[in-house]
Amino acid sequence: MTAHTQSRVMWMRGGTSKGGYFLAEDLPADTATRDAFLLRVMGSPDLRQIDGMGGADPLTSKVGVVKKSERQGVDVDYLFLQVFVDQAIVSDAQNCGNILAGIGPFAIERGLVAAQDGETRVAIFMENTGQIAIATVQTPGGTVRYDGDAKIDGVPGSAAPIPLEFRDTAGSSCGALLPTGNAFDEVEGVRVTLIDNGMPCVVMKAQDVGVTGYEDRDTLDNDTALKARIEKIRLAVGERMNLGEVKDKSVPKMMLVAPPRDGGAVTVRSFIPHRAHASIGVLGAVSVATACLIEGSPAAEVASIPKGNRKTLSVEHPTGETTCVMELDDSGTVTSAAMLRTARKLMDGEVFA
Ligand code: NQM
Repeated sequence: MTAHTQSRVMWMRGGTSKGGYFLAEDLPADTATRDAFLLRVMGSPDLRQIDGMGGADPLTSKVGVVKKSERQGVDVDYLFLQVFVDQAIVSDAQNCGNILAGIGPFAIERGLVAAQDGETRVAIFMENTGQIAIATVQTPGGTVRYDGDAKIDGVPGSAAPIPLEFRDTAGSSCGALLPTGNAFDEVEGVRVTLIDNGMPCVVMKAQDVGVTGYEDRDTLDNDTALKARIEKIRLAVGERMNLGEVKDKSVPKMMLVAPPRDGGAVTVRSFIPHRAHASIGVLGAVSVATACLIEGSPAAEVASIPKGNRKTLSVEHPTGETTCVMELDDSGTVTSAAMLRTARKLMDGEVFA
């Protein structure tokens, strides 16, 4: 294996995450060489990632790999890679809806998609899970605009809106929305919903694992007994969720739900899976919101759900809320989900390993 030592990259904030955006052609084609390079770029494995670009947090140790798509009706293909902070692992076993928010602007900036005057819709094939997302990017005069009035909790200030729309995300990694076919299963004495509407998640009531669901990130991160308890559940459900052995995977995510406190639909504290999330993942939020709509699930017991086939569900999290707009058919099945994100270009240049 010949070491790869430098690549063109754009560093961007995508939603509430941050990472390196690469063209596929700028990275080694060989996976082992690519992963060794990305570990060096981020400075992993090291809790502080002191010798790399990573921010010592799974939310800032992320990579998007983009290429022009050959698929009908699709503009670009996007592969998400999670670079573990403290282990020498680069995983494609999950998708990321936050990094996704930067894919449209990046694809336009790199000339893979022609910008329209006004706004540009970018159809993105998400390689990790095989579904399509549509991102709408502000492009006045044919140039990507990053500044604007849209605010998302977990990010200071405001930026140009980038609405994301998802369809057909059910069973993205697990093969079915409910891989066991059940509204809940009992695992290690806790009632949990095993669900995948874009992100494999294990959804349980916070009170069933001894917390309120209103704790802040640090309190949860320091609760080693809680972490050990939910990790035991996580390791027990990998096979049942069709994910295989999940010890070295960043899925499923562990979602602790409680009744809403600020007029929303539900409160969530998520583990991704070994650190508490500062807010909530995009597809993670879609999957939890979907669990709230499943009769008989623990989440449905604590959620406050509006009527109608088009539901605006505010998912409360440690730093605010994330609103999911869910469309349901007459049988109550979720057919699409949409969410508002923003992104910002931080630097464009060469990164060295
Ligand atoms: O669920 C973090 C994030 C994510 C994932 C994680 C995400 C999603 O906030 O779509 O965005 O769950 O590892 O970036």
